[in-house]
Amino acid sequence: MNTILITGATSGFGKAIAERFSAEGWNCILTGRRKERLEILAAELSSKYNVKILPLSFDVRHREEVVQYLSSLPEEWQQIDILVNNAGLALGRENFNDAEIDDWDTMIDTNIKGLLYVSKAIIPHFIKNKKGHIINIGSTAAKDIYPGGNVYCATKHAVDAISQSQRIELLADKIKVTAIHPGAAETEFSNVRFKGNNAKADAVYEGYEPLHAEDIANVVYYCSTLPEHVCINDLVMTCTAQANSFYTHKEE
Ligand code: NDP
Ligand code: 8X3
Repeated sequence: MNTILITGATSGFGKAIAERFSAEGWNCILTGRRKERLEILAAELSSKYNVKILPLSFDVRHREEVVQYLSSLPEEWQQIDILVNNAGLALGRENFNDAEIDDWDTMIDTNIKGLLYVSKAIIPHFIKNKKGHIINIGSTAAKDIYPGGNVYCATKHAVDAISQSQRIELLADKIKVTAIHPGAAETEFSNVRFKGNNAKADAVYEGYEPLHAEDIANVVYYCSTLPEHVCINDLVMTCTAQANSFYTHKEE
């Protein structure tokens, strides 16, 4: 049976990816800070799809926690086939001068350092198993910079750069590295970004049909199930109404 590790599985893309892979019979290691949500999801998926789910509740920003949870995985969970580095967030959409430095720290610590810590803990298993696939969730913000996107865009550009370097440096170990860069998708992302201002969050998705978390899950599944000699390296996906970070066609 195959095993996938998904960070940020309590909501949005991570949760949908967990559902998609469980439905296909994959065992899942699911992570996130919200322990109760994680445990409810684990119980639901294991009973619905008859797969094993290991919920691990920790904060990817805390290096010691990442090491504690991922470096001492039970033997039966050490054969991981795929790591999805998905946990991440945006905080605020103010111009550089008005943005909160604490928000910058949180985004850098989560989106960049968290991804690095988790990768560093899992890659040795891939090297030992002579097989593995890292899927990093970037963003269209990894490709363009938009006003008010400053540090969020910088963190996603970093995800793009890290994905490229992982791909080069893990080539000899036969480890696939795929970066998936979605455009606007309606999840809890904007509720988090606008700090609970749900009207502002909802307005982001008015006038067009954005991506749904399941769309990203389907693409992750597609990239994961290609023949061994095929790797999607870099994939930008948006809803049909969106061209890039700047152009979205909204109906009145
Ligand atoms: P959600 O807010 O719905 O989900 C984010 C997930 O990340 C949650 O499960 C959350 O879990 C987890 N997470 C956040 N911070 C931490 C942390 N410090 N430690 C552990 N887990 C954490 O957003 P999305 O599903 O939309 O976002 C998933 C990824 O996709 C992010 O990297 C985001 O930047 C990216 N993305 C989102 C797009 C969108 O428009 N929605 C578009 C392009 C990329 P918990 O709070 O329980 O810890
Ligand atoms: C999330 C999409 O457009 O808010 O990464 O940057 S966007």
